Amino acid sequence: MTELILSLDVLDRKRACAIAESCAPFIDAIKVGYPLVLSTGLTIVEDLAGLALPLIADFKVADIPNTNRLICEAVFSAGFDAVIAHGFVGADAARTCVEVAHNHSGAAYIVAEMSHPGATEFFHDGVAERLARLAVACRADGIIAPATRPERIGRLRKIVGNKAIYSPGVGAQGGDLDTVARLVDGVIVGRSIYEAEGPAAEAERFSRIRR
Ligand code: 3DU
Repeated sequence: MTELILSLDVLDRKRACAIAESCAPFIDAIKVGYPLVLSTGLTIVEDLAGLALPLIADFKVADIPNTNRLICEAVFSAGFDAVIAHGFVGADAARTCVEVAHNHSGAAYIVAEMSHPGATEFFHDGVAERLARLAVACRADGIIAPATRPERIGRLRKIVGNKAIYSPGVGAQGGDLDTVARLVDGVIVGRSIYEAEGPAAEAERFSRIRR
């Protein structure tokens, strides 16, 4: 079974909540990032809490260890269940995110490779592999890997073993749902669901990967 994670990059609180509520039966978690939190504030977490779905803070945390700690403390105090952090800042900084997450019984995922075309500029030539190894060394719960490059997911899987791989880039960015679903633990989908005429119907269609 592969999880379906809704990326709720919607700027309006009411619309975000309505979409989340209608999609809830078909998804396993909701990913919230800067677009929504900067629009509504952290109180959006309280609005979504009633759905009883894990909430993932996609803040791609990338600072010095102390600042990472302060950010992650705020994330988990707000009610999030997981955080996404960058690994290129080094093991000490990434490990801080993992430790704060685990202290709150939460999870932390490290970005190994991003999905957009420009990601190849810096994430290739062995960098993603190093970031995946760093995620393992830091005891992260998993990595983020690109649905737009399934062959890369295969290589990163060899490094992280049975740690979770969550993968954005399906649909709007060109990744193929069924190809990627076979390789990862969770597929992250945003625009293909929330911009659809019927987000719930689209989420239900995507939810075939959960069977
Ligand atoms: O392309 P979509 O609309 O399905 O949204 C994908 C989401 O995942 C979006 O929030 C984006 O910021 C995030 N993401 C990536 O797309 C690629 C990454 O490597 C990491 C996060």
